[in-house]
Amino acid sequence: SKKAFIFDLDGVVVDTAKFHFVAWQRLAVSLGINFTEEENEQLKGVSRVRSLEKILKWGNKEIDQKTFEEKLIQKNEEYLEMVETLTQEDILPGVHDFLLRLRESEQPIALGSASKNARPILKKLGIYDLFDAIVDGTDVSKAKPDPEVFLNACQLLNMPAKNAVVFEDSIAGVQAANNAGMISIGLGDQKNLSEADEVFESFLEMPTDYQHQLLNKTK
Ligand code: G16
Ligand code: MG
Repeated sequence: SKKAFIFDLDGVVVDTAKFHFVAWQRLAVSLGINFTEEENEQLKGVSRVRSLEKILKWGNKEIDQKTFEEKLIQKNEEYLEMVETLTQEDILPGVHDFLLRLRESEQPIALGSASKNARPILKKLGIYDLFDAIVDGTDVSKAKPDPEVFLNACQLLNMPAKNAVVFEDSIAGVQAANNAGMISIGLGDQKNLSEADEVFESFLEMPTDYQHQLLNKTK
């Protein structure tokens, strides 16, 4: 049977999460705010604007609208500089093979990302054409944990939500998949992603028979 396979980008397909962390940390330091890795965890899957709002709240800091916008532009420029260094080698372990296997068995594949930089990143990685549909931060208005991004992806693939499998590295993203009534598979740390239906450290740890089972599984 057919499933909709929906991939998050940052932290699932490619480790740009580390670039976001560096760029946010620089921004926080420039505002005299202490920014921890635990806090960064809560920014995964969260939009750019919302992320800065959270950092300011944690740092108990207020800035005017103009500074807010300037900081975001600067953050994104620094982020994009790091993105420039990406090559196909930066695709996370096991992802490329898994995508190729899905294509071979003609399974519909989508990207569901909060990032406004998703399309250029996929092109840079040379895997843009493996996706049948792309929904990113330029397409949606409601951020994860709202299910909008994944529901839109399903709609584009012409598949019902209950037949969708979502791969996510973020808490907000796992919640978005659950809120959409989709199977949620966490990639990363079990203790962060305990709300997911299943968690694997990476695609390499996902057993082949589990991949086959996925094709017949519904939530
Ligand atoms: C990603 C990251 C977030 C980032 C957001 C917006 O989402 O996880 O940390 O803040 O996109 O990215 P940008 O600044 O490029 O628009 P996802 O959903 O791909 O994990
Ligand atoms: Mg992510």
